[in-house]
Amino acid sequence: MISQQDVDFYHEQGYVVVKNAVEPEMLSRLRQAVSEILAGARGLTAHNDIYDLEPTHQPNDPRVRRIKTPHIHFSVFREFARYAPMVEVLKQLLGPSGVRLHGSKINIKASEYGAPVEWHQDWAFYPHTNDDLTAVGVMLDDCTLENGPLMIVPGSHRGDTFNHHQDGYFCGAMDPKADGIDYSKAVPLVAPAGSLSFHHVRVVHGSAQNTSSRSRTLLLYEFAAADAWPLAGVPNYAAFNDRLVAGEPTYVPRLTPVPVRMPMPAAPKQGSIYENQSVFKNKYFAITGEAKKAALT
Ligand SMILES: O=C(O)CCC(=O)C(=O)O
Repeated sequence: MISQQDVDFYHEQGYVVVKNAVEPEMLSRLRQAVSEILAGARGLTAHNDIYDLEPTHQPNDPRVRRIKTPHIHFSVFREFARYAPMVEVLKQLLGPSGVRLHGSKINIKASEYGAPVEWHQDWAFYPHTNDDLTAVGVMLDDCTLENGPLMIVPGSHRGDTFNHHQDGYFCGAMDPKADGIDYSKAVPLVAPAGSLSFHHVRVVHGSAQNTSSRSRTLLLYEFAAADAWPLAGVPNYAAFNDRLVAGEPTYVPRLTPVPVRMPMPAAPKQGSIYENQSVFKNKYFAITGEAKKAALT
């Protein structure tokens, strides 16, 4: 549970951080699972359903930037989606209808080269009938100023839904020169490993390349209020309800007047936000060092 003051802060600013919320034993199970999964990337020559690879990846020098939908592929991440201390906070933030898991991912920013994520709103990727959705960042490493922490533009979830298109196609990134947002006001979410961050689905956020000598592994879960229905549709109603972590199924979506742009036509590059954003021309975040050389070749 968090205080009413924290709940109010979340609604006002669009994020809240709960420090040291994960018990040490659970944290080490999650970290161990990530290490084992990363070992499985050796020998890969291309992205697949589980691994999204850095441009500098080599089969004999594996470099993974994302583990995709870990709750589908690995039991400990399925189990953690129901972790009671996290679910209690979600119930406070998302309202009385209940809480449904929408998706998950693990973004790995390895030391020195871990890739940036351009500014965006998660809402641009998966609009729903109402915007009571949040993403939880489970910090599996310490998040520091140097290792590419998540950065949030406070209060931006109360503004517009910004353009995430380029050349007529969705690209999953906001043009930093276009929307009048003062990115110098972005707040880095720095906290020790085992902390949880919650950011509103409409808040503008991004993160820089990791230029430090320490990795930044962030497990992310996306959660929706049980009565928020994806505008892209529900292909499997039973699976939709199986993902409830609190509350009861409902076939009565709650509709609120939210600004929406659909992520259509689909991004030319599919598979992950990194791939979607790879074609984006007006990048905000610098790529340096070895990663820059790979980007230029
Ligand atoms: O890993 C990060 O720093 C950013 C994550 C994010 O915003 C995303 O994957 O949608």
